[in-house]
Amino acid sequence: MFLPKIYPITDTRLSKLSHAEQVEKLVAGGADFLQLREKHASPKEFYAEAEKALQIARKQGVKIVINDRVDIALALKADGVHLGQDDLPPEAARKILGENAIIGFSTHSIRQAVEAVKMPINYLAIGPIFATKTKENPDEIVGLDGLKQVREAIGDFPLVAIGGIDAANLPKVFANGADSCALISALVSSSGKISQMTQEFLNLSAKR
Ligand code: 3NM
Repeated sequence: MFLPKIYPITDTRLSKLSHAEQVEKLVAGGADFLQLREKHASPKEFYAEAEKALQIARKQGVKIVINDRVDIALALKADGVHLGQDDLPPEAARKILGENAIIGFSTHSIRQAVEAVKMPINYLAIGPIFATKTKENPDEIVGLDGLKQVREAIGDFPLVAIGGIDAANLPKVFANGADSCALISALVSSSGKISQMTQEFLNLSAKR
């Protein structure tokens, strides 16, 4: 399984830090696979920021996936891309980025998850598992039961759970079938504590 148990995602508004600053702190806390997510900056700004973040990550042997932007992932030779239901289809991203790119795909229902495993992707994400304030217009909550049903429907396909995951509910998320938990607010909402929180979540997940 190439997926780490803890999959941090950056957020400049919540953290009040640049992507590069967040990556530095997340990596210091032990993260080795993360996603840069930018919903507000211009492509030009995101490109420049992602370039700096990738430089830091490469020095440390850490993998970085770019949210939504296949063009930025290609231009910067990032490790891959994470796509939503309304982004470029995974088939097209695979043609552009090649066989070795990591392609992740967001799903929000059992039906979407079952469709996703037929696509040329390396993992799928299901969410939101719980209520979240981090995503604008989130889909309907999937819940732990929904997560379990997705796991049953997709067999051993790599599965990331996302949305409202915290230290209290993390054990249940793993118990209901997630290979990995993607976290935003739980890790980056307190800028001074990002490394410490990352370490704590890695310790917590190692017990699962
Ligand atoms: N995608 P937090 S939920 C980015 O349902 C994102 O696909 C979701 O942030 C989905 O860990 C979500 O702070 C937000 O809840 C995750």
